[in-house]
Amino acid sequence: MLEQTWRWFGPNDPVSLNDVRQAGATGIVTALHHIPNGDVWPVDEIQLRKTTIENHQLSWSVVESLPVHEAIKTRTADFQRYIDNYKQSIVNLAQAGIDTICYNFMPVLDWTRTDLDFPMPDGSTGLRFDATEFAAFELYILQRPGAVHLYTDDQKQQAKTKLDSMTKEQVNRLTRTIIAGLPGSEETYTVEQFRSVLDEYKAVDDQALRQHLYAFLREVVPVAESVGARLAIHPDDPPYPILGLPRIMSTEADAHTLLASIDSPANGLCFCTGSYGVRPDNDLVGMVNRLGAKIHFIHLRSTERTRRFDGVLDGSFQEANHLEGDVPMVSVMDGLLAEQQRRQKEGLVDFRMPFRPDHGHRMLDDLTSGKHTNPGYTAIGRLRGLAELRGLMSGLSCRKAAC
Ligand code: DNO
Ligand code: MN
Repeated sequence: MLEQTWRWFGPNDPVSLNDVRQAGATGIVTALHHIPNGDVWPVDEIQLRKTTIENHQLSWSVVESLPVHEAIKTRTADFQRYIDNYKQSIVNLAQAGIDTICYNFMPVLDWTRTDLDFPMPDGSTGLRFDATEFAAFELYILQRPGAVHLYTDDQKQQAKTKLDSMTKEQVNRLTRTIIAGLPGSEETYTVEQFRSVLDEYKAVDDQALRQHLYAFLREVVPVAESVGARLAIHPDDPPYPILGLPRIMSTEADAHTLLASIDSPANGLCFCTGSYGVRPDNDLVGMVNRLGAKIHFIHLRSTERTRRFDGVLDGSFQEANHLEGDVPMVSVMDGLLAEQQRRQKEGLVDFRMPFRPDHGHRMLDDLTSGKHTNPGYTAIGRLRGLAELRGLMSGLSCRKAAC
């Protein structure tokens, strides 16, 4: 069985460690969010967090994320100091026995959505990315120079109609949703700041960003390997370019290129089915088969691609229940369990294969309690997701073991 984990945002998370235990997870995925992005994570702070977790009979399974400072991505200003700090944080984490570290290399924004409470047919709400709303933001709210060339006249018209139908409050909400930072992202911006950070990528195209990532990895991966730690890169979310920014971790080919850039057991992947799964050309089951040995951490979540007014898939999607939507979760889980069996047979150290239910709907009491839970990181929606995934996993592993 894969290790069942749960993302916890630390002592201020309204979903407590006691709640996590009742959900049946045994591992915690967390980060020291109070440490400014780019600073070294001190040993005593790591130890304190670890003790808090262990006092609840849970273990700190994965760090998500050890954030990569923007200067490393643009390779400007103090980037070398931030890389040195990153190495030190890896060493400090390993010293405390925490060996799996998730990160991402998305410019400016961490993950992006346009709606955090989109009504689902069953009465719950979920996260959604609507390409037309996003275009309305980019073209008419942010007024990003150059954006007009990215859209067809039809799309521009659709976006304008959308914008005109929105109240001022809806426009503000959309803007906040996109630029104010979703849970886990380390940066929040005003519209003005946002325009100027986008400018910092003017000279950074896909090829440059890729080189910056591989240059970063050539420094940090050997350090991670020497202390027995493993790095896991989270894919782009959504997995295609937005805002004219470079995007380099969206497809299976991107994953292979990354792995080839430095051959080390410490250079690996976070397999996020919800992010990769938005692209119909990502064959998730094939990816598990071909990349399985390099998967250090797993996010299980499903997405449903939705069609534009004219039936075209335009990159819009919403987060579906874990066993529904476009992600073939049963076959993905089957592939992951086979990979775990292989690791166990070969006696590899990396056999835990931690997964977490990545997001869940807002439902039941989380809809009415007035308690502010982080969007996507509700208690009950994730509890449902974890329970469904655990059932699936138990059934499949029982079949494998012929019980
Ligand atoms: C998206 C999610 C995000 C993710 C952050 C990491 O698929 O997993 O919440 O955790 O991008 O910082
Ligand atoms: Mn994810």
